[in-house]
Amino acid sequence: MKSIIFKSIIGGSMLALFLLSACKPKGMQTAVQGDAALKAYVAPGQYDEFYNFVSGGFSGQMSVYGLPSGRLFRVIPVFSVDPEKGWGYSEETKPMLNTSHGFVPWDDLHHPALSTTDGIHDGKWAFGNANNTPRIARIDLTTFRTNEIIEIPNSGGNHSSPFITENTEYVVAGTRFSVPMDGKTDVPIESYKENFKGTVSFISVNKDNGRMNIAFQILLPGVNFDLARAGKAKSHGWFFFSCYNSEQANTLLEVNASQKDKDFVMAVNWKKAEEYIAAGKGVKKAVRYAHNVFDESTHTATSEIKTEVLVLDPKDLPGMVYFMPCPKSPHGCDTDPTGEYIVGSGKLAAVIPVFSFTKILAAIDQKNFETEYEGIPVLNYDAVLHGEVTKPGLGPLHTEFDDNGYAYTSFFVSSEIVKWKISDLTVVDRVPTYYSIGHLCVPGGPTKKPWGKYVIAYNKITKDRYLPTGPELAQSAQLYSIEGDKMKLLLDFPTIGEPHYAEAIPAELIKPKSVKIFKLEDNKHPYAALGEKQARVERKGNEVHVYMSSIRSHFVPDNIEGIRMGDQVYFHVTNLEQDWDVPHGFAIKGASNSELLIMPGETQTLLWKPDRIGVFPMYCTDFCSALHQEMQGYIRVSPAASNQPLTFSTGGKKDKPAQ
Ligand SMILES: [Cu+2]
Repeated sequence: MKSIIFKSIIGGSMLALFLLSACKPKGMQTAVQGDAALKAYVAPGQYDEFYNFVSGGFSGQMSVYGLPSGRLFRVIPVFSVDPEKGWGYSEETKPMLNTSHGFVPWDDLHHPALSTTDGIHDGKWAFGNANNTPRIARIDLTTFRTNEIIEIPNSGGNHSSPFITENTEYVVAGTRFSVPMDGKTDVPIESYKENFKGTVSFISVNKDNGRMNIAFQILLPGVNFDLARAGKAKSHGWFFFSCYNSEQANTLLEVNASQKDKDFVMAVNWKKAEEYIAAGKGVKKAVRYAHNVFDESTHTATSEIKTEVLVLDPKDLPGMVYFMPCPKSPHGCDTDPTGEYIVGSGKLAAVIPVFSFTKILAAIDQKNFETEYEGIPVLNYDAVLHGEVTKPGLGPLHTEFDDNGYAYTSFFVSSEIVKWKISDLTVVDRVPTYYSIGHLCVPGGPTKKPWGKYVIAYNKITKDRYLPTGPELAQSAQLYSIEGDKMKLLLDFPTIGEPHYAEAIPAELIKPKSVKIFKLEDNKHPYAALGEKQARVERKGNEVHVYMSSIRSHFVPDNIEGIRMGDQVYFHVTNLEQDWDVPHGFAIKGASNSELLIMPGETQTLLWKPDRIGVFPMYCTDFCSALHQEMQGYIRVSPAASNQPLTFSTGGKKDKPAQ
């Protein structure tokens, strides 16, 4: 009965959609078939099959959606402050956004990358890049929180990142903007060709705790690095980067970086780089960058400024770096699940070149070089080519793979996904996207084991798809089934910021490991109140430390007097709950930062500098019980010269003098 009602509702709405779309211009039809909604439907109480980690682009965050439903589960704060979670506002999280430029509360996150073991998603960590002030973040997938951020020196517009090797040995970060370095910073911009250099950075990842460290950088000609993929299986030990602006222009790149028919895909033998480092061939250079780590036992981040980085120069270290010509202004650079094929996607190219790793090794062996580029050998294009996909579409950007030998390439200009066969390079299917697709994602698509099932388009423009919301519309993702011979559109869903790129992973690889509470007995926060009896207020000069506890439905203490103008008041709030999904919030009237959001068993700190004399309410911001609204208190602020004693109390308890 239920399913009959459901089907008739779906049938009715489909009919309405077809009627509505009938008079729209070509290209705006929904193009879905009758069973599409059922295939994307996840019934209430049912779980989705995949987690989809989607970049928030210019929001600086990463968001987590369910697939196939498209339901938004979480926005993970990464590079931007987030008042919803107090990220970047609490004293414990502020150090996470520290950089060599100081506190930078925003960035532009483009590419999520999920950790792999033996080239297969392992569900441990997600990495994300900050384009603007170059940084790489690591998110722990047990807590869905950012646990580490490392700044990248000698870099600008950190676009070509984070891409990871087969066992997450390294995360790489390539610079989009080449920059002057080595202290030669104040140079004329028109001296680009002589003074500007590129770098790619290899960041090691500790396989047990995920801790990152910039292992080395490779010094490169002043081009723009765009994307990258690690080799895998037979090409493990190599990394491939796309680059444009081999013209080395510094103005009007839309014209001046489109002069040459071919730019490059760069192949880096990182095992060779490791050999050179072991042989002492790296040079330590003076730099400044921040390394920020969140400690889950103290619930607190620390930030350290580091001052040197190991640099390798391929001009002096042969056999480590090669260029391959790639038409034209390449964006995507993707390796197939076997590791044999490297797909370049020239956004101005009429073909998709597919390189063969076997042929690359042979060409290197035979020194089959066309030329060299600033001391780096350029391999002969025809010698390394597996072949070209001809007439694929307009504006190829990015390719991912399924588990049946097919590739899926996004086409920005012709707004479509094109499916082609890797072995014979024939196009077998194409579907329109609405509109202007950038990256796409197949669950497991960048790994050795694509999970297949869906391809998701991440689009830049949404006009005509949703109810209008003024001049700006939500950006959008679209879910297509790839289970049959023909791709089928199943669902549109709006996204946060720019859904630049995404990865998807089976829910079963993450869900069983999800943290539900932080155990109070493991709470090593120096200002924790691990029970109501430990709650207290202490003055140290003009600093007042409130050791506060919260549990449904009250704070201890909830009345505080004797705060004076000029005091800096630290509210260290410990959430005593040991129950899943019961955070408490904490906010004070007039506070110039944000709320706190404190997970069960956790301690977080709000710094408040009262700006006037009076009595100020504070309350819990996260609905926690029937008496949530009663979860409140008062703080009295007296003049600086007042001798009002510092006292605190809760309920009928008599005021205790503070220590
Ligand atoms: Cu509450």
